[in-house]
Amino acid sequence: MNQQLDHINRWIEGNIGIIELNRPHVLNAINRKMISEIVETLEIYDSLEEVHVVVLVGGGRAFAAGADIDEMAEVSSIELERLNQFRDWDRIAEMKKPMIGAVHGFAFGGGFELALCCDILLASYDTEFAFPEVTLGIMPGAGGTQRLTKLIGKNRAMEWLLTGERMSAQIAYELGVVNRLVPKELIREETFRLATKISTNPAMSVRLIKESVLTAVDSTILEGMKYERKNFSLLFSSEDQKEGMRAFREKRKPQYKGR
Ligand code: CO8
Repeated sequence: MNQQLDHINRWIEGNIGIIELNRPHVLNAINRKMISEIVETLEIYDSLEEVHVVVLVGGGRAFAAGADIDEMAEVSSIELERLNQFRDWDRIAEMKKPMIGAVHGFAFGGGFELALCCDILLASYDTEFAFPEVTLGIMPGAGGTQRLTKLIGKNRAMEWLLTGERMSAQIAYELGVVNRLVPKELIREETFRLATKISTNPAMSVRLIKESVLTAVDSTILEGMKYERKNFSLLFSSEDQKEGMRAFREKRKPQYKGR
């Protein structure tokens, strides 16, 4: 699978499914068609056994400079309701496989929101993050006020969201928005290295760990612990658990099947 759609490129390398945003002439401004192509691809990757991890990158000089302002400028509230476009964004959050974002240049507005949908985020040192919506007379609508607040806390999120100011990659790293900072020329290589590492682990463990961590974000510790224990027990019915522990005891490399 190596395809160029209208606004994204998609291809598979080893066990990694890659999505590259591809509207470089507008710094990958996200329009409705692009989001639907991203979601369609994520759902294909989620259903393909050979794909273990998904990587999201931006083509050109930015990850994404926000939602497409040209598409939004004249739209009415009723039209927005009718389009129900956030349904596609909700589907991103339903993705079972881990999604790693590799951002560079700008991750603004909807581009920052897309980055926040990722489970792990790498950024090049030159990346600037921002929610400029407030300066345009709107506000984030694809999870920005919620995900940023959960990630960095109320007061800090409030400052970035109310000022619309740019956050450097270094600050984003210090606040825990970004996992790793990488030189620009190495961002894809480093991201693929990390994705490959995760992709060699048993797929069902990876899947249930992701699910359990996401549960932690939205539940009490007691509810989360119950969920974790169910998933822990569940893994003992997988072939990979038997293989992993047998291989350890036999002092050999495990052969995982994703079952
Ligand atoms: N929408 C449409 N076009 C854009 C966007 C955008 N968000 N960002 C950049 N472009 C276009 C520019 O208009 C320009 O086009 P042209 O060459 O035809 O003039 C081209 O991309 C290159 O941009 P610049 O010349 O401005 O490049 P600079 O390096 O000078 O500046 C910036 C880069 C600072 C990123 C600047 O382009 C900018 O400020 N862009 C707008 C950023 C912004 O306000 N983003 C937030 C948009 S609102 C939003 O995201 C709401 C999300 C709601 C939920 C999601 C729903 C889908």
